Amino acid sequence: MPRLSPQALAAHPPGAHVALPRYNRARLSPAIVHLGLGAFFRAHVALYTEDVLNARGGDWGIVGVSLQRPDQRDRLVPQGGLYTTLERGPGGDRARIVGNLLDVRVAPEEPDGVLSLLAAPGTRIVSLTVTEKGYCHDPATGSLREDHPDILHDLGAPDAPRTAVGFLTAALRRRREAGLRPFTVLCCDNLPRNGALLRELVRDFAALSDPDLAGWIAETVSFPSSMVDRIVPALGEQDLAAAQAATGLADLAPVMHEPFRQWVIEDRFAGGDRPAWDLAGAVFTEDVGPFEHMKLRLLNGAHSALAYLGCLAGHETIVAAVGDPALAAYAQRLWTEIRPMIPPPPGQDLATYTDDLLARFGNPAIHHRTSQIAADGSQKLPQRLLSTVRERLAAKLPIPALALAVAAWARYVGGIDEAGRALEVRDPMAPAFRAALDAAGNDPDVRLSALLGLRSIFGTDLPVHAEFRGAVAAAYKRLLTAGARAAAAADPLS
Ligand code: CS2
Repeated sequence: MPRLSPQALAAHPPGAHVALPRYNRARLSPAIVHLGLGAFFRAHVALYTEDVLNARGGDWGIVGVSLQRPDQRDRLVPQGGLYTTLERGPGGDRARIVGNLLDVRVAPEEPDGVLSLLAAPGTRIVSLTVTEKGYCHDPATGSLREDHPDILHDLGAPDAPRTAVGFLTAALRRRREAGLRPFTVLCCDNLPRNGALLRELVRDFAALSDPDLAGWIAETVSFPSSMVDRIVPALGEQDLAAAQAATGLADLAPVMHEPFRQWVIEDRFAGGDRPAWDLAGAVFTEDVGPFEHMKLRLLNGAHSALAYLGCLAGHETIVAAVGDPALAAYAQRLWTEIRPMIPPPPGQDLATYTDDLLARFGNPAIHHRTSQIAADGSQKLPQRLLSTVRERLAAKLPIPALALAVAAWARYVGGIDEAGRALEVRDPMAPAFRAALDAAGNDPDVRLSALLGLRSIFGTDLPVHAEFRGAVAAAYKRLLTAGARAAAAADPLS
């Protein structure tokens, strides 16, 4: 089977069932540079951009930058940047070949080349999906971790940075020195106030070496916040074959995604210069906050809770977890605790939203691994679960379902599931978990206490909050004695 490339596509066009770029690729220029080129970006922002190009042309080409590994570049560059997306719904797959990715660069191989690209006059938007841990901040407070090894590295080597914050700062410095307009920085990670947060991180990082630059960044660079949503699991073994079967072309870098997508963006782009993403269904708003609360707490909160309980109970995917009546009933109780704490965003009904979530989680064509979602819990718990915990505690409301999610996380980071199998705990704080658990010994109460004392996750308030500790300890005990399914099935308040 021929390998996907512009030449192969021309010589072996797939049938009409595969959507192809309808615009002239030669007219694209590198207007958007994306840091953290992963599957999510290629199935979300890049597809909104593709829809706009198909609808009205334009020059909004994308250059992807991998901040860590070369694998995406190695797969995509030989394909001329082309890749296949498979939209997987309960009714079947819809394939498409996407054309707006112009190039992929690997930052560790050529940091200066990436800085030149970011500082080029034609770069108008720099977007990011570098995952929560990529921001090098303290998850509980949101402040820059000045002791983070990569931040220390970037302070010492500002022209060969490693972090997103280091690249943005160095590139903005170069643009300022060259008298160029700054680019707009568009954060697309699942973090609260993501644009505002990144603005503070970049400003604070710049201030460590150049307070003048920090002031200029705070005054002139726009960092709109945005809420992004689409379920895009990591590729499974069958997926390459499914993509090839759909197009007749061998693609080493396809992406699979659900039909649903949502994007809500603050409309603050330098000079108003952005693709007309609204043509593709993106919503521009003054305040992304209510949408972000809805999505981070209801979708991602439930995702994390189901991932930990699912991993303990031996469910490998979210679809298997919500197919388990005990866990599905638990998800409903969790949402019942979260919904009253969220003001509904304009035009959204939260009960309908959670009904739709259950259907999305239950999409049989999407195999989203619980272990993938369980990773990096230290970076996810604060905004997904603990913000709601704090608000309910302040309102003197009970938190049994939220507490079970936190207890399941604590049980999970112990590294052994209920069948005695090892769980691989992938988290930047894994060494801290190990140290805390080793020091705690075997007493379950002491082990839990050690984990709940981690301030980067739980802040300074929750570790000493009696109701919080009591609720999590009760849930943890049920997990240990009855197991995840039974603990999820039972409503301790009824
Ligand atoms: C998931 C998200 O991996 C995770 O932690 O919760 O990637 C989730 O699938 C997306 O945010 C959905 O938009």
